[in-house]
Amino acid sequence: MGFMRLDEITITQAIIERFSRKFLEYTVVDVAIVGGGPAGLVASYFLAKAGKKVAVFERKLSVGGGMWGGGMMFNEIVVQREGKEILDVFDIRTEEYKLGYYTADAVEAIATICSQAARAGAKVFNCMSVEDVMIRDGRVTGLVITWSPVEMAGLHVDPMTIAAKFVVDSTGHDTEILSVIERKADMKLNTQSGRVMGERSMWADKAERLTLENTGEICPGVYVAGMSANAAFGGPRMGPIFGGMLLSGKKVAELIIAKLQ
Ligand code: 48F
Repeated sequence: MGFMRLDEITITQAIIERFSRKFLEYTVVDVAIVGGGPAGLVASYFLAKAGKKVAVFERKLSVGGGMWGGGMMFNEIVVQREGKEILDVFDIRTEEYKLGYYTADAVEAIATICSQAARAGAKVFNCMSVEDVMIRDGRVTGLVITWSPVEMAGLHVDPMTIAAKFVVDSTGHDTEILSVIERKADMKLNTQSGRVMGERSMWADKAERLTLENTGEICPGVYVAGMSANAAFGGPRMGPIFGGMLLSGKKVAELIIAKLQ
């Protein structure tokens, strides 16, 4: 039997129709996660597993955020005992380094989390940037999105909007969603100052604990997870230990699942 004959127009039509179907279906979601780093991806997995309709919007072509490069591009990550429990959920291989410290291959870790989140039903929209939020009656009710290349080229093209019962800011160090809320809306954040407090210098031990503590609802309709949670509440950075990110993703999912019930 010969190789089947291919037609480029069918390929084009298949992509457009299938993407449009997916995108249309996800214009209204339970949870919209901004940022597909470790925190956002883990959150999307647990939300999808619980049967929630969840979309991840990621600016870059690939998800994984700051995890691909481990520490200083040495692509191994470190997790502590508690963080390893999340890697175990995904069946990601770890190796004990010293008592309580484990390493994992960064590429295996991201690829596996991403694959399992997608298989659980989370939809990732890569190459899309969230540039604004939609607010009704003092509550964030959706996201304003654009293609990342439009953003990068500075093209004067209007964005579009999706509706979400809950939004998660897992944008990492830059707290992009909180920053836009702070800039454009009369909304106080649940931080000491009512504003983004800003990230502090490296302190792994304190930061890992605080990441989990700081994970939660930060203003009506918006939850914060991962490094963004620490930056919002003025916590320190932790460097290339990733347990806090993974645990934060799970925690934010559990908090939102409880709210959705
Ligand atoms: O930075 P990132 O990996 O955040 P995280 O999940 O993990 C932090 C760690 O990687 C590391 C650390 C701990 O060890 O300090 O930094 O908290 O992933 C954030 C993702 O969000 C995307 C960005 O491209 C990255 O992949 N992102 C940021 N802003 C936007 C966005 C936006 N406005 N729209 C869409 N995606």
